[in-house]
Amino acid sequence: MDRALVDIVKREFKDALFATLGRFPEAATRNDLYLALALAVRRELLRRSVATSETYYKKASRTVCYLSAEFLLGPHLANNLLNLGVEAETRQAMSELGYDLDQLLAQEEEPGLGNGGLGRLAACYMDSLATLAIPAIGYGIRYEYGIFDQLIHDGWQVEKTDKWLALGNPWEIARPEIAFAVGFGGRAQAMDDEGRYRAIWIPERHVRGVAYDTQVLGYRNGTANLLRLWKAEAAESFDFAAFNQGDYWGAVDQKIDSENITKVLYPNDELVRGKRLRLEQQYFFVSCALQDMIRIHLQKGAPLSGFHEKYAAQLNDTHPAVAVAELVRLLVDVHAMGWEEAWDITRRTLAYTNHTLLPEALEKWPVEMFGQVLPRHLEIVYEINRRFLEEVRGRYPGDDGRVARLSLIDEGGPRSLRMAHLASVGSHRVNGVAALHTKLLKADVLRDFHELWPEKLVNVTNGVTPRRFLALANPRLAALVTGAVGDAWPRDLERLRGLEPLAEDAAFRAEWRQVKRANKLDLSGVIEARAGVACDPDSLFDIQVKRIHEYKRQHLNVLHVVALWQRLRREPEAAVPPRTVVFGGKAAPGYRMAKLIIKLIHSVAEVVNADPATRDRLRVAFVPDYNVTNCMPIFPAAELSEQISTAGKEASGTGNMKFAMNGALTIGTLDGANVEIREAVGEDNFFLFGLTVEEIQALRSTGYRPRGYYESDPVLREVIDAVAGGRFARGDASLFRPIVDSLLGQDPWLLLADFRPYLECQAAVERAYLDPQRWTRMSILNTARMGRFSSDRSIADYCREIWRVQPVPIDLPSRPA
Ligand code: F58
Repeated sequence: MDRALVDIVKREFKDALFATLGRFPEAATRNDLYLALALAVRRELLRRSVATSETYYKKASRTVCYLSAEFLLGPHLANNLLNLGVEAETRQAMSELGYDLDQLLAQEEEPGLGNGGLGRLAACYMDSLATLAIPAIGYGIRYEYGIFDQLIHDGWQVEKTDKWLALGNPWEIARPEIAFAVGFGGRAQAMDDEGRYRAIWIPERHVRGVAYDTQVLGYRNGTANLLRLWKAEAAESFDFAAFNQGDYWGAVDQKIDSENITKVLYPNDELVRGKRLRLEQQYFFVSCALQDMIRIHLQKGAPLSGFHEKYAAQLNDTHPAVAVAELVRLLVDVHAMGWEEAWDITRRTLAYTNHTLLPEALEKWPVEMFGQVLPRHLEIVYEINRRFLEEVRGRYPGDDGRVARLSLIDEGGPRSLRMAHLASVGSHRVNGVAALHTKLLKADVLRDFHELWPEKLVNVTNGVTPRRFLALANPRLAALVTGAVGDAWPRDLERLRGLEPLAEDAAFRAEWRQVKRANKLDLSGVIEARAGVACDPDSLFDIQVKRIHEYKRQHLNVLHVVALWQRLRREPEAAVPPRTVVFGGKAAPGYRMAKLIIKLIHSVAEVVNADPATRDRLRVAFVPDYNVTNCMPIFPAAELSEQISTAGKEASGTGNMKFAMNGALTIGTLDGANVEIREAVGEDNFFLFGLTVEEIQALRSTGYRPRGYYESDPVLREVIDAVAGGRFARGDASLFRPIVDSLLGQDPWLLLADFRPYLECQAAVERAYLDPQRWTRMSILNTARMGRFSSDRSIADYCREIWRVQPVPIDLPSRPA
């Protein structure tokens, strides 16, 4: 323990409590104490931030700009203490002052500025960029309300607004002097600038984007990168013209209108269609980001002709894809560059990550609306498209079908702008997020692009940060691992490989089991408190946590639960290990089927948990409000990780990685990154089931008939009949009708086809679990072989293959006296 550091923490804590918050200890609330500690820690972040900016400024190396509409960060305080390596000293300092660090940590409201995997990936990537000492800025939106909080009333999801800023956010610093005007609407006016293609845009209104900065620390290094989120404000706090004419309310209205842009995160995890405000959000943050990048560049006295040498901008899905048109506009219209050069710079700067294969999730904007919000951008898009299609026609003369398929504009039905096409044309690299996903992009969604530019489409398999999801979430396992392989693994996850031989060491296996058992005990407490379900810590912890979606097939899991329950009632003597099946996840507020699946889980849980014949052998719990905070005790306690999406639908998945890193075995389909996880951990250490992408294609082409499975499989029939007959709905046979009808009708996600293989695979899980030595071996090998799923590896791939950037290490600043 570093005694001097304990004293510094105490001093800075007291100083923040008094000088910044204006409180004295006796009157301080727990939130005051949390804020004071956060502010004390922030001083350390800021010292690193200053050193970091100074070094970046001097070295002038290429900077990664990660453009993302979502950053799902999770609580800062514990993570910052971990990365700084000062947890023990801070705990000591608080305890000497009479406070409990854990209580202060629990006080933090997490910034839920994302929906799920995509937003969390952006947060993991910020963590890895800083840890790898890569100059980087994350650009996004400072939503006043993040993803809603999920309450459960009588088994139904109820949404509550997330007022995460209500008690103050000590991690952000407003930069009112860094602000940009962003235009909307109006019209574009052609300009004859000596034969150059240029125009002026006369927007109908302007909104001001103000920067809010949060420091993102690297793990135990000197780097503190910037996450810069934009808040919308009225361009003038009052419209003075309106005010002077006596239109006070009109002026205030305009202020409210402007601020609406960053008011709330859209809570849909796959689909947001045709919402004007959503388009405004996207353009708003992209314009602020690009204006900021240009400002920084010009401030250094560098010419815009070298912009792409200084910046690599990554588009996290198509939400920031309007950057293609905006960068061209800024260069051509505002900075008077010629089209050819501007276009070249744009493409060399931008790269695009695709996160979905679901056709309904590919963003499209009605051309009419796009033109109303961004008239000048629509012209630019048309010009990009004209030139692009000319190239296509040159390459494939007479192939009009191909031209129509590639066009940025979808002409079938009301004309719409295909954002994935805009992003692909405007980028020098496009990537998928897992090997299978990239392969399917090449074969399907982006096939024509792949044929046109075979070099452009590359794979970068997702990863997750081992700092938050292993070191912080699972301190017991982290300590055991460190004892075995040393303490370098948090920044070099391949070191976990050193655990492999220990899988054969009985004493180590016993320790491994003790850790899991303690983690399960912890989670049992959480489940009891939050779901009201008591569970047996010696049962198999079988967990599925993720957004609720039909393609993710939580209902397949439920069907298995029902089948297991019916079997346990029928065969009380069966050699089946006791099991606790845990669910968690939010449903998009307007997604009725997903909400009904949540209700089904609760209804099945109610019946199963109350059944004296089975209650010692099967429990079901739904943990409400799954988010970054609440996931922390879940991954470490999991033994079986459910990754059961329909093959070809989950682009990658990242929860699958968090589970396996923490020693859970996966039951899963050949989908997304499951394929690579299975390859890495070994076929024998992974429970595989289900149709492959090819088999699904074949099945569909010969005509898929779900009823056939229902009719020929007595177990499936009994399960469906129980659900359809109201067995879990207090006799109300209509409640779950939509689910039953979907399954027996089209069954678009092929649950019935995969039901029997899933059941058999679950039986294999049971057999393996009955042999604890075998199970533990498999568990150790899972953790040992997950090194490649660190987000550090993903970021290293991006740096090499896409961004062409190098680390710029920062010297640790010296400690204050
Ligand atoms: C997810 N997408 C993928 N989208 O579904 C998942 O397979 C992948 O692992 C992850 O991205 C990271 O690559 C996802 O989370 C969203 O949440 C969007 C939010 C905004 C609206 C559209 C979907």
